[in-house]
Amino acid sequence: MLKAIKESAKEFIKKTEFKKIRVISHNDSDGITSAAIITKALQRLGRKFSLIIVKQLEEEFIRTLPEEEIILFLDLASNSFNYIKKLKTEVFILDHHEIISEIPENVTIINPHLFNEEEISGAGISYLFARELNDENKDLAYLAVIGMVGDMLEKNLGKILQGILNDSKVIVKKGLTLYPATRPLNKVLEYNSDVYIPGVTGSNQGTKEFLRENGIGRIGGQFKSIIELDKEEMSKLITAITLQATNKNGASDLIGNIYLINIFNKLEDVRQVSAMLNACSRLGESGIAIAYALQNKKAKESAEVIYAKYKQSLVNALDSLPKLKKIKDKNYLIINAEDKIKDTIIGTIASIISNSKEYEEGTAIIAMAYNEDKIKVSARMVGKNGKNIREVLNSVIEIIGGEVGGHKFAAGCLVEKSKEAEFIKELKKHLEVELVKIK
Ligand SMILES: [Mn+2]
Repeated sequence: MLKAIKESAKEFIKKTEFKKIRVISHNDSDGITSAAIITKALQRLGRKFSLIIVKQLEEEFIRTLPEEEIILFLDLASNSFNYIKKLKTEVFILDHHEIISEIPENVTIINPHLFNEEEISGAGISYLFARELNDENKDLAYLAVIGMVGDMLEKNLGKILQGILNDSKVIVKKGLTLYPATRPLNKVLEYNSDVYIPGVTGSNQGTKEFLRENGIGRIGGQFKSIIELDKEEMSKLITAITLQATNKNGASDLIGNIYLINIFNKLEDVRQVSAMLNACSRLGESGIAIAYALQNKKAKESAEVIYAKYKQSLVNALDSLPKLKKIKDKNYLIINAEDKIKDTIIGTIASIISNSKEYEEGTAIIAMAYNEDKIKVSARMVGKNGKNIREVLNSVIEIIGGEVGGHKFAAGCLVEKSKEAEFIKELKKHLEVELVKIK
């Protein structure tokens, strides 16, 4: 793959010499960091370009792309060949999503699936490409690490990802991956949504007692952060969480690599940085997210304000849950938020619900929210049971029409609002059938 990247980078340099470039990237943390890498690389290359961040690629959008520009897709487009092949312009794609049809003639694509490579995020591929454009771009490796953590590919590092990590100045430590690992533990435990400890999660007093009981030390009057813990404190804390958490796997899922970077002259947890980028982008401020990722000082303050706003909007959305339309069955829960929750955070809400202690393992959580004339649907499985929620959505969409993405435990789709009732009816039917069949 590295050889193919080298060749396509050469070709890209040649073909863009006298042409404007249109960069199109995805709106999650991996897409934002991909865009940040390519933005910097194109500036260094002295190319004229414009950048658009999108939630997903739709046919109408692709159809309106200008013929006179070179198109560069990042972290998306591998499953949109049917539309892309109709374009009369040269298209470059740096992506890692599954390829579902033949590669059109106007497309030059780098995708690890084509090379039987390890899983690499969009930002990882963008970085490898940028590094071929100019060796100076090696200083952008930290962005690829943020994208990798954002796409949760940080658990099994293959050779290529390890190489990217080595290029970056990111520090890796083993321990509890609750984040931010750089802030006092009481705050982290109180507000985290990855592990639920009765009497502790959500309780200011409970958290402090829990930490005191388990002998977690203080520095300067504040509880230590995860990275400040000594070995004994770390193992005591992990044992305590394992014993008291109600999640099936307790803390075992929460032990792994902690990634730390120096950004704006401060040591930050990469998971936290990635969460900030996601938040900005989801609230429609992808420009600020990219500037923040590139360590633009002006963007820092705005990004922090937006992040606080985002967390508040999640709290508000969770508070509004009891009032929303719901269909509950033994094996599933459908929440129709209509216009009461933003479509950009409905996926996060579905994830939080599926991680809460409230529903049994194997329950399908499906959350719906309006997005203009469409409905965004996010589906999550509680736990890691073998039911394939993407297939359920697929079979519904085959009847209703629309687009599906995602995988076994977390998937989503977009359907026409006019088909709301029909969608729910078919969904119920398929959830019942599918769940029975797989059992
Ligand atoms: Mn990605």
